[in-house]
Amino acid sequence: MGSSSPRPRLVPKLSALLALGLACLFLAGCKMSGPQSTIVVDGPVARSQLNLFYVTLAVTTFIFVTVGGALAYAQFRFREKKGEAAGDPPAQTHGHPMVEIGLIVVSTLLLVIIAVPTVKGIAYMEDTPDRENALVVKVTGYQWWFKFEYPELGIVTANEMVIPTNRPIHLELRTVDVIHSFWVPKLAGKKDLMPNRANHMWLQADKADYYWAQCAEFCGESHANMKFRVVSLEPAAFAEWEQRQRGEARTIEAATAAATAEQPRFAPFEQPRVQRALYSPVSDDGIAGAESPFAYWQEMQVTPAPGTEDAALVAQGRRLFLEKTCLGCHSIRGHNAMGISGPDLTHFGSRTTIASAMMDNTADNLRVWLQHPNDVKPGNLMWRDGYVPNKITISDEEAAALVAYLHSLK
Ligand code: HEC
Ligand SMILES: [Cu+2]
Repeated sequence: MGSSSPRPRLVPKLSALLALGLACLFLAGCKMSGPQSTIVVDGPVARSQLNLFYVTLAVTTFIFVTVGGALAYAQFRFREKKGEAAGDPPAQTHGHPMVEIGLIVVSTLLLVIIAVPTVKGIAYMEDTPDRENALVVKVTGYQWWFKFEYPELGIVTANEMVIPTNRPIHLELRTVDVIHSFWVPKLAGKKDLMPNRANHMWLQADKADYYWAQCAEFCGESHANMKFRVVSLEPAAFAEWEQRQRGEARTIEAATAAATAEQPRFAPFEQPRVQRALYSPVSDDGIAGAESPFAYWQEMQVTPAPGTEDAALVAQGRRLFLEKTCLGCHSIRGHNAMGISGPDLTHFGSRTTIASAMMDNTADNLRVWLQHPNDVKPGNLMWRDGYVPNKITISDEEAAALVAYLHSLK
């Protein structure tokens, strides 16, 4: 009985904790409209899923408030009062039929309230409406990027799926390796890309915009770096894009194709490390100085004015692309490159990102990617199956030529 330690001052501590908790809740709710928001949505599929979320949220909030409220009330009402000795437990209600029937009926009712819109929502998501008029896009997942084919239009592209607005897009989902998951949060929920079977889903965009998207199923070392973009365009703008993409790769008439100094075929193999900070990752507030990501995408579609490019450098880049064995993995239609294990690069210069949306498609970033792919994207197969076994190194001069060439491919 000797030491009489002072009672800890619980009340101020509790209120500080409460304030912190409230602040956390408040801040967590602040960013509802990020580029991968599922709350601020732009298409009917995402909207139907959001509505289902609200129904579920309402039911679970109701349960939380009633159960939590009853618990809080009981604890307060029946607590031990000051100076009162612990008495006998209150009368028990085991076997109270009204309470038990009531709980069963209310629980069943709550489940039905969630189940009906869930089943309706699944049916809605599975069935592409207006199937004859829908645009078909075949999506194929690769470690760690996406291929997009438009079988009706004869277009192949990668990492940036362009779609018309207000028209259902019917997606066929496949993978060449492991399970991936296709997710454009503002347009539609996830669907897995399964080995040896085709899944399907549909989505639709209400307006012309630029959307962030993501592989949502762990698929190996660079899973977190397997992102992509969806660009939606008004039908007329989509028709123009379609026209450009159908064509073969752009060729610049080289005034002086002679400026192709002999390069050693394979330099001794040595990969210098670079700091990750060397490249600028994509940011959600405007890319590469453009006022918005969508404006940046539009800038990338513009064919450079005649004479603004260094034709000799571009020609050198084109030669290097063949010499460095890049053609073994990449297609550039019309330029003798027909590889299929890497992204199609026929119109690479019109894309806003590099390496499945890891970086903005700027000259500096592209140079870093070509010289040090593994530092940008650990484990990527361009490095593992190409650079390492073939001992590919890219000097600064070679990188400049390849960048000029790849960026000329509008
Ligand atoms: C072994 C096959 C292979 C070789 C060889 C290869 N690449 Fe790649 N390349 C890939 C793969 C796979 C990717 C996708 C990497 C990723 O994002 O995970 C890629 C990505 C790229 C990209 C980015 C495409 C995009 O849309 O994001 C460019 C540009 C590129 N490669 C250029 C080249 C050049 C130039 C060479 C020759 C120096 C080359 N590649 C050699 C397989 C290869
Ligand atoms: Cu993946």
